[in-house]
Amino acid sequence: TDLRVISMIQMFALTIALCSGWLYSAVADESQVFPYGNVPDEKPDLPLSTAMQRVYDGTYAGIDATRNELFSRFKYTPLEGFDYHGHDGTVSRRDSTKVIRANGKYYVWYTHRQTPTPPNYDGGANETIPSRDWDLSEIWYATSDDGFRWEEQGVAIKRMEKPNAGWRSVSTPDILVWKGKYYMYYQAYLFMPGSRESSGTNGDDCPVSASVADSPDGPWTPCNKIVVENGPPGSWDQYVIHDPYPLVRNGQIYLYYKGEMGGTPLPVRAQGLAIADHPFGPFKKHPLNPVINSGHETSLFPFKTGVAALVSRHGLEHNTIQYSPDGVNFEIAAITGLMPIAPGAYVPDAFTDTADGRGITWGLCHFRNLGRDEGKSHSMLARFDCDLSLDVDDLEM
Ligand code: AAL
Repeated sequence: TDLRVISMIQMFALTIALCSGWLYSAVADESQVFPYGNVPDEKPDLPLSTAMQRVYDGTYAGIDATRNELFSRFKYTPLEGFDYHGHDGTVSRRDSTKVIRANGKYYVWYTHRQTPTPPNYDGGANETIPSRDWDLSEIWYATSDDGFRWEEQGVAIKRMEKPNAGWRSVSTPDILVWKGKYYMYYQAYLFMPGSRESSGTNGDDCPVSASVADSPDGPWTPCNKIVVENGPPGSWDQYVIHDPYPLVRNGQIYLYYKGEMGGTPLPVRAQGLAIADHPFGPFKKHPLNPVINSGHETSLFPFKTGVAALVSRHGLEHNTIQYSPDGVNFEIAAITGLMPIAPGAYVPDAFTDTADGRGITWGLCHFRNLGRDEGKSHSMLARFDCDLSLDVDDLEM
């Protein structure tokens, strides 16, 4: 009997040992895949799902992992120095340019709307009541020592004299520094935004015009002509040339912009490229346009020998950061989220015609539709920080 009891105890102990060993190895196997939540360098000798297989193959979502230096998250900080009149909707700041450095300070320009009432989106707009947040606007500018505290300097570019393009509103600017002069590109409205029903793009139709100055503080002289024309009838950019965004590349001005094709339920938006030898044109649209099939506001920067783009908000490839070796043929390099809206980054090598682009770490963007439900729609500028620079390894996020 004693022997039988002993062998039963032994069997029991053996079973416990085997089970706990099995349990232990199961736990150990799992931890081989994600020890402390990290993916180990070595592929574990275990069956893997196709999703985990991609992790070890270095092809997340089919993306070459060697390009993951173009992955970043984004951090946001409110700015100091801007008055929004208690956020009553009569003052708006949005769609900032790239940030540049001049005279020992940072400079930025943006759409500034100050109107007696907030925008009326329901057909009640007129000569003084804006139809959109960017209607009846001017281009204003601000300077800063640190990118957080800004001093608003006032108007840079006013609305044009009627009937010149930009008489109704000038908005959504971007800056080019070229041969010692400063050039500002902007949406130049010939119609009240939203007033043309034919377009299928909510009527936000406009071309692009430009102004020049010897100093970032102005005075700015408008060229009073259209520098990037709408496309011919039926083309992808026939109604809208938005978000002009110049870079210098191959000794020329590469101006990216957003076009819209109309369509339901949402208009299809894409980004094109127009190239010129002189800032006032003629700009020749690239024969492969559109060059980016998604996105909203343009935001690009020289990266290594090519160009990188933040592609956000619209289209099948929204929430991606893309790379193009030639500035024309873009591929997805990284997938991300919570991207800045209408980003204008500090791009120190935007105009140096570099073949060794260094990337970006911060810029300004906007938060939009604030107070819209209470009829006080407006936008405000904010700062974003990111880690898309080859010179900065570990920004604290
Ligand atoms: C944006 C930009 C353009 C549009 C409107 C103001 O953020 O794409 O500028 O016209 O919205």
